[in-house]
Amino acid sequence: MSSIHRRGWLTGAAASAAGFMLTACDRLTQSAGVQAALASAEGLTQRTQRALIPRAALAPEFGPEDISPDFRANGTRNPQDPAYVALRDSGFAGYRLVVDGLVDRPLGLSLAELRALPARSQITRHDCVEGWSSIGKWTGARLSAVLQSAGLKAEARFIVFHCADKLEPTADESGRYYESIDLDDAFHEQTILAYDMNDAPLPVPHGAPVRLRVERQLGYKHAKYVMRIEAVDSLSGLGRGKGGFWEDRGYEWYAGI
Ligand SMILES: Nc1nc2c(c(=O)[nH]1)N[C@H]1C(S)=C(S)[C@@H](COP(=O)(O)O)O[C@H]1N2
Ligand SMILES: [Mo]
Repeated sequence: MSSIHRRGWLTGAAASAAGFMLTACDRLTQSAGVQAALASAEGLTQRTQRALIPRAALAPEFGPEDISPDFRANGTRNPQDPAYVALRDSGFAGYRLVVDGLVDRPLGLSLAELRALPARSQITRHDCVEGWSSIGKWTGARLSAVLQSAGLKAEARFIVFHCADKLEPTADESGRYYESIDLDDAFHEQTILAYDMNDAPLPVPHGAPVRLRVERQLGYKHAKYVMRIEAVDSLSGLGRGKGGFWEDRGYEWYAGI
């Protein structure tokens, strides 16, 4: 994409996000969770980045010629969890994306319903902390559209993504993959629930049938195999309380790039 085109886009995105950001930021800075985060070193990084780069700024986008011929798959590549295996064997016909928690209207969206929502396509670079990057094209429903149809309650501060896979094979739920983002990222222009990769249905190794793309964040925030989206006011009741599978194991919650 030309830099002129990009600049025009950025301005539009910044303008449309500005109204939302004012109220969202006020709500965010008042929340207990964010206060705690700001007190930590991680919060310092987040504040520094927020001061330097507006949260609504777009991640770089690339051209079709930049798409990686062999995009790496990482973490879970083929979930063995029985409920997922059954869904996959039926071609995901029975898949319902549950949207619940602090919302006015809990949803159970079929893939057809998800595909009918306002969508976005983007060619972006995925950066994994393990030291590799790949470029891919993603198409999906805008998370903002999903959240707007469910109606977020005023107390909602974070959006949690519950996944179909256990990355750690535990007998209880503690090994299940999950992730969470704040409302700035949830309503970001490029934050989508991707159902297509490189113009074809999302393959199983990359998170079929639906995975999160949150382009201003590192790879582990991009939850694959998303089964349920939950709006919460605090992350403390989930997993070990750090807001994600890898965060519970020492990674930073705010993985902005
Ligand atoms: N459900 C689930 N989501 C996940 C993971 C996982 O193991 N399970 N791994 C994460 C990591 S570390 C990365 S780098 C990306 C990898 O996405 P990819 O397989 O499409 O490259 O997914 C992220 N999301
Ligand atoms: Mo990663």
